[in-house]
Amino acid sequence: MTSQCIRRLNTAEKNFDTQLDQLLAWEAVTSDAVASVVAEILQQVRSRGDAAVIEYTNRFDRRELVRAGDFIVASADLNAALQRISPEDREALEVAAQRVRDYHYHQVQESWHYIEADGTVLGQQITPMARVGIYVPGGKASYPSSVLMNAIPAKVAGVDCVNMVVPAPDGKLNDLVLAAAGIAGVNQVYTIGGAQAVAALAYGTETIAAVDKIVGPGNVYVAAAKRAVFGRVAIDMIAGPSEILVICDGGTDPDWIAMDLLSQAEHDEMAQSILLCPDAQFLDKVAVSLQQLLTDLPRAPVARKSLAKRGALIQVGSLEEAIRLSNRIAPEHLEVSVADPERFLPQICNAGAIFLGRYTAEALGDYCAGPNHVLPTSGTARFSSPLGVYDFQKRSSVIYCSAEGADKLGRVAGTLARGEGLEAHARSAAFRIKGDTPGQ
Ligand code: HSO
Ligand code: ZN
Repeated sequence: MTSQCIRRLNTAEKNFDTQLDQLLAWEAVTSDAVASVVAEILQQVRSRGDAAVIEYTNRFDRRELVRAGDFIVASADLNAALQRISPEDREALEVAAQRVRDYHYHQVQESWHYIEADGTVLGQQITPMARVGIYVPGGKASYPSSVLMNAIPAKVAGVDCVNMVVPAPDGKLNDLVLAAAGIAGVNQVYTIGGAQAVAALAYGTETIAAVDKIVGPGNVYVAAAKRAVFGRVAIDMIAGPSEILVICDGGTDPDWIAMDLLSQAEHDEMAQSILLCPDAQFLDKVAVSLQQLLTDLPRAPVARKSLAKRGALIQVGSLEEAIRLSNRIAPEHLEVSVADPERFLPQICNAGAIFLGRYTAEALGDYCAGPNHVLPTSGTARFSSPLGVYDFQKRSSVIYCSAEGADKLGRVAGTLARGEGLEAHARSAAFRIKGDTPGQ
């Protein structure tokens, strides 16, 4: 019995490469209309500050803000949210936060230096960014787990001021998001969203301090605004839809694999769930499981569309071929659900996060395993990495020359400077050369 809810492909087919290209094709929606709306909002907030933020927020989020103070969440409100959520929710958030913190402490980069024989010291000094802004979407995609994943690495990096913006359409806020902000150590929360919030974080207003970097997902307006302010501030990657690629040897419960595929499919109609397996019968079983498991899934309509548009069960010739194909796809999440997953690890080069073994559901990584769930999507794992502490730390080079070092290096620099026709450079170096006369 073959199900129709997801396409079946086979790497042995002649036109497989074309089919794969079609499957992976995804373009971020960028439209001129969105860009021009965003440009106007950025300009208004830049020139009129809080007044413009208030006007846009009242218009787009149906709020009745009068003064800037109205969009500030007091720290007492974060505590109140923590009290309102259930003890189970609070405990789960706290456990997740601590595990994410523990994991990220391993990423902290330390300053270093070394001393040369003549006493010259060379090094690298690590400093945190001073201020970071976290964008949290409103509505259904307002994930408390994403608050933890964005804020905790910044705090672990030593960022003093982590400010969060989250829209509150009709004045409604998600208690779990506020509680997560409190647990993660967010310093200030503003109930604003959209391009106006990105503009406020990038340029600053009378009330909101300008930040050095803006991270966090958002809709097309937010993405366009982040692109537009890039350069003035740093931004994280612009994330595409969620993706999961599972490699299975056929020995895992097909229901487990099917539910793993559904776990990402339920995010978004454009999410991508792909299974690679050498065993055709196992692929049949997963197809049946998908149909059955979809029947009582609350977000089945979204998951169904995602599987139909962008899902695939792909028969491969071998597990080695599956790994090669996965490296080509460079998925956000890669599950290696096989008997001896460690064997394949050294061969995996392009994946945002790698989940090894039959028990490692990708969903655990989304919430509480410890690693970050903000990961490179749409093949960008070929050149980029998960969000981490290093995204909030900067490196400064440090040079301390001894008199002897200045003499030795001054001669080299002088020669190179004159080769470039930069005489002031040459003389600046020459001033420190013992017994040397500038200009010679
Ligand atoms: N899987 C998403 C993250 C997430 N999942 C948040 C659940 N909540 C990132 O691709
Ligand atoms: Zn997820």
